Amino acid sequence: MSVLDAIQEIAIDPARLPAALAALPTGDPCLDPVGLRAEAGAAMQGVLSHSDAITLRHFADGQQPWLVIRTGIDLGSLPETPTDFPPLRHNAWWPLAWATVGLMSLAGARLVSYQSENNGAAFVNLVAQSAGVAGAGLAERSTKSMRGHTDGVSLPFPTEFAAGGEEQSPAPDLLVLVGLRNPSGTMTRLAPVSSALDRLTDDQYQAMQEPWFNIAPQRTFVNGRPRVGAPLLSCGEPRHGVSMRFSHSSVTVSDEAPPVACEALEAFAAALLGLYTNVVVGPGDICMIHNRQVIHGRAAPGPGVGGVTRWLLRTYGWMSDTTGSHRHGDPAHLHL
Ligand SMILES: O=C(O)CCC(=O)C(=O)O
Ligand SMILES: [Fe+2]
Repeated sequence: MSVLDAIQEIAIDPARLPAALAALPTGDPCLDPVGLRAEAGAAMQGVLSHSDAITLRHFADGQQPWLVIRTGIDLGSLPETPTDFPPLRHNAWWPLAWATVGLMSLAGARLVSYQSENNGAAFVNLVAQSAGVAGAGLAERSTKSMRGHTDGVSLPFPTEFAAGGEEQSPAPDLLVLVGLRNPSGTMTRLAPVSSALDRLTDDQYQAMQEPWFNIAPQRTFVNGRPRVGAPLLSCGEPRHGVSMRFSHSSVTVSDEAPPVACEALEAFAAALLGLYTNVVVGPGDICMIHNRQVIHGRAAPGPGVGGVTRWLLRTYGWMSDTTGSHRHGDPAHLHL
């Protein structure tokens, strides 16, 4: 089955929702999302039909690169869209966040955040930022389109972390986008890595696995270190045949690399352009993405800050076999 034939969307039956909502945890989901994930998962089990559960299992097994779950959860009491990353202490978004924790758990994943990004907040707001808080440059970027990338691009693959000597924990296995508001239907753009790699010659494919690339850290990470002389592609990670880190803006070819490295990077970037699927993450939608199997970007959200402008939540997940650096005493989801 090709990825394009796979079912990439499920819609929750509204009749099944009230019982699940009543069983979800009720506190702030940023406090202990890992400790309460089994409870949240049990609550969400009841909303999935038999075929939905199979679809989720296929996603968990890596047979589908992403999955959109339209929950239909009511967001009627949302406050105005915030203008920065830190989560609002307001319970209007908490049920949908707990539903996210629960569905991630049913997919074999637990929520993870990084100390050096947004102070380790379990959920952050993807919103247009106000120039006063973020600075003019970042504020402008937040209203613009984003070219394709994987999140946490300079962080190690799980196998690199397991080999030792890494300061930072592995990149997210899952990227999860949760829709609170999206009045203009701004599209998130998703392209399967495997389809883009199919367009490479054997030599280019091999070049992607060689230590010929430099990777600048994602801007949201404080004191992020570049990864120098590293491969972009790993074929040795659990579950998936291929695992990629990529960003149009952050990956460059190192000076020592042979010409085929440059050709590989150009061929991969060119292939992506024809492979994007547009997904609108609308209110109540949870979009789970295998971060290293999918290149994601977005169309421009457009001008406007606060009010009822676009508001997504973002969180990350690790599948159960991924481990990172955890400091004694920190919440279970928080890693270095
Ligand atoms: O806004 C979106 O749809 C995705 C944003 C994104 O990829 C990011 O902030 O890294
Ligand atoms: Fe991203």
